[in-house]
Parts: sequence; structure tokens; C-alpha cells
Amino acid sequence: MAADAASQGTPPAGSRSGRRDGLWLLVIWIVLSVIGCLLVGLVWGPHLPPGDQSNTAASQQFDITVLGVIATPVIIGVLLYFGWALAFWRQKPGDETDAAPIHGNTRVQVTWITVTSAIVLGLAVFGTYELIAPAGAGAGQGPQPVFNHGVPPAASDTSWSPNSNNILQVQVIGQQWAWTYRYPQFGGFETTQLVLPVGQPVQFNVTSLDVIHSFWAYQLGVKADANPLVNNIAYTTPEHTGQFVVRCAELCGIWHGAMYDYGDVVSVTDFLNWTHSTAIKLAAVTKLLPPYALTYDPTVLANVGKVNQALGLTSAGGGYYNPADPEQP
Ligand SMILES: [Cu+2]
Repeated sequence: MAADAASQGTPPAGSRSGRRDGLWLLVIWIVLSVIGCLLVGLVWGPHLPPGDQSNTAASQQFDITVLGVIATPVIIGVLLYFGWALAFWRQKPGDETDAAPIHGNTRVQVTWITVTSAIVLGLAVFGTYELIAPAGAGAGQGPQPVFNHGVPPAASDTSWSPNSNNILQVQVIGQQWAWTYRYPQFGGFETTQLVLPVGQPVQFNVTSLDVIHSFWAYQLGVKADANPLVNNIAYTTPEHTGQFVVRCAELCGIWHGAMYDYGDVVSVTDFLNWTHSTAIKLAAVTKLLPPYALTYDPTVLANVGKVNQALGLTSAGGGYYNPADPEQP
């Protein structure tokens, strides 16, 4: 039997040529895995999405890098074994005999179960920790989120200054098919521009005026559902200035695909200049808006929207439908 198997080119387990193949495979696998892990971790890692524009984004990038590093030896192992089998263990032309039957191999089975269990359970522990400790998912954290910056947001904030205890609040309002942003600590003006100061914790209060949307600030690593009559909270701290993309990540109607814009992370000085000039510029419109609230009643807002439209305003005080929008109801 052993002689038959050897003549077919498939070395039986435990034979001398089988040992040598196994040793070669092990050595090559270790070398390739070390190189692969270093490349994935150090070269590819810093370029993995969503980047590192905010602390939440950097946390997600770290998670994806860790997953990539763990997956690398597994993928290399599979491809190497597959390639090795194709190259060296293939049947010779004209040989149609069967290979030696294999009945169980305790060492392989125990190794397989141990290694796969360790990987899966390790990832479960890592994933759970990353989800809870730094709120790594960056997702909406609910109306009463576990606050993760060590600075509790004060409910009665009416102003904001950098590095103070009153976290910057930005209300994100989804509506078919645009995002608007309210800044309650700067008189509650509402604008289609999302501007954030660098290095300062931000609290997004995400809601909707009509259907379910999803606020996705891609480079900030923030994604939170925007539901009518729900205040969904997400935190982040932008760490680099620059532009980021905001998309709606929940199919919300015919112009869902067009429901995106860009936000800007700017210096604290630029941010304060922008808020003060915008508050003055929009003062007349802000007076017409409903008072700042964590959610808005869509039935009331439709009327407010009509008033605004009649006044020639396109503010999102409610029913934010651009008069030029062909889909306007
Ligand atoms: Cu949407």
C-alpha cells in the first residue's frame, strides 16, 4: 500500500518524503506569514479605510488592520498548501490509480480544532472589547449612550468654547433628500454646511424629519441611523483638518443616491469665526425655525416648511424640499 502511494507521488503521512514536504511547507509558511503580516500591518494598515481623520476612524482602521494581520497567515497557509499540492502532489500523466485512503489523523484534528477555536474566540474577545471600550463601531449610541470621552455633556449647554466641559453639539437632520445641521450652542441656526473644529469632541444628535436615513460621515468613521422622532447620538473627535464625505447610508427614496455632501474639519479659530458669521447671516431664518429640540414633529414641520418656502427660504425648518426639486410633493 505504501509502495503504491509513493509511486503515485502523494507521500503518505509519516513517510520520509511526507515529513520533508511538511517541514518545507512549515518553513515557507512561517517566512511568508512574517513578511505578509509586516506588510499588512505596517505598509497597508495606515492606508486602510476609513483613514484616521478622527479618533473613531482611527479606531476602526486599527481594528481592520488587526483582522487583516490575523487573516494573513491563514490565507497564505491555504494558498501555499493548494499551490504545493498542485505543483508536487499531482498525479502523473497516465496514472489512474487511487491514492492511499486516509482514516483520521488525531494530531491534525486536534491541531485544527485548537487553532480555529483560538482564532475565533480571540476575535470574539477582541471584537467585544473594541465595540464597548472605545465605542469602536462609531455607530449611533442611542439616546443614552455610554459616554466615552470622560466629559459628560451638559443638557443645558447654550454656548461652546474649545477644551471646555461642554462638548460641541451638532444636530444632524435627515430629510428627503438632504442633510442639514443645527448648532444649538450658537443660537440654534440651521445650515446645509457641516463644519467641525479639529481636536474637539463632538456629539452628533441625529434625527430625521420624514423617513429613516443613516448619517454616514465616512472619513470620521461615524454612522448613525436618522429616525423620525428619535434622537440618536454618536461621538467623535476630529484629529486632522480637511474635507470628509457625508452620505445617506439607508435607502430613503428616489433621490437617496444624491443625498450626500461634504463636511469640513477646520481649526478652532476658523470654526468660531464660521459659527459667528453664519449665526448672523442666518439670524432672520433662525427666527422662523421651530425651537431647538432633540426631535421634531414631522406633521408640524411640513407647515413650517411651507411658510419658509413661501418666504423664499430653503432652510430645513421642516419639509425641506428645494422648490427646484422635480420630486417635490
Ligand atoms: Cu436618506
